[in-house]
Amino acid sequence: MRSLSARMCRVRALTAPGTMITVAATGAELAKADVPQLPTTLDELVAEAKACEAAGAALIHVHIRDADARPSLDPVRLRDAVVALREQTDLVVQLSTGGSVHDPLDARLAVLDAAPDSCSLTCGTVNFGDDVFLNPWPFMVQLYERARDAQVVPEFELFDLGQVHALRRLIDTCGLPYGGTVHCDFVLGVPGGMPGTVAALVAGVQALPAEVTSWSATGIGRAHLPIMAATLALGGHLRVGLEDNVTYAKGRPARSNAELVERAARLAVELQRPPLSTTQARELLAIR
Ligand code: KMH
Ligand code: ZN
Repeated sequence: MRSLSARMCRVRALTAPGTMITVAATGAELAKADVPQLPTTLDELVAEAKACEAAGAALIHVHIRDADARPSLDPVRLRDAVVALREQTDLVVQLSTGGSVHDPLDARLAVLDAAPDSCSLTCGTVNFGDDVFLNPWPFMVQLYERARDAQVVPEFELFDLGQVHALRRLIDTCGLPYGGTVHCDFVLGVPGGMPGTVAALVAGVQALPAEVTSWSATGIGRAHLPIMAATLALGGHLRVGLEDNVTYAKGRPARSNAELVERAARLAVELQRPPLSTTQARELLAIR
């Protein structure tokens, strides 16, 4: 086990001068009927993406929906989304390979065929509310290798502290991803994963493999603001958006993803770590 001073050096070494803001705009769990401001059509997604870019986002984490606003991994819709976001924004386009808890593994692997800049790669199976978010080891390896072959930069999603160690195993087994950088994202507060506490975040950051070059974090629901504040203080990057949090303040729903990005950007500026441009984010992540 590394000493406390070595672990704190690691936290300092990973402190970024600017803040990459990711917007997770839609997700797979919320119903449009419950959250009408959720972008579920391609037009809504692109409009929201443009507003978020103007507000300071550099990367968009994308889940798509079908014509009935249900979660989908339809290959044509995925490709259309990548093309439209590329044409109409300069955001780094990251497709979710997590999909919904009901999506089969082969359809999740096929997401890479839509040729995004980046893809999510969750580092292990985790309980997800009443469901199970399945990420068996052979699937993780397959996704890792396919992403590297396709020159797609993975973002390692960490829902639990054990998944930090699984990332270590992945790097040991497969080597570095395409581009040579290693970016991961802590998702705290999913029922079944690590709690949405600052203590859990600090433990996760201290346990990151030495190969990690940048990290971000998001807190689900009421963990959103405390995790945002702690992440900025610890030198991490931010993920915000309706996928993770639909509330702006107690009793007040978020009006849009852009409103959540605007707040994150304001806080980042106040803490002297202003939002990274899309070009800076591409450099940070070694996007081709
Ligand atoms: N929808 C969750 C089951 C990801 O995008 O990679 C998984 C998820 C993670 O949202
Ligand atoms: Zn997602």
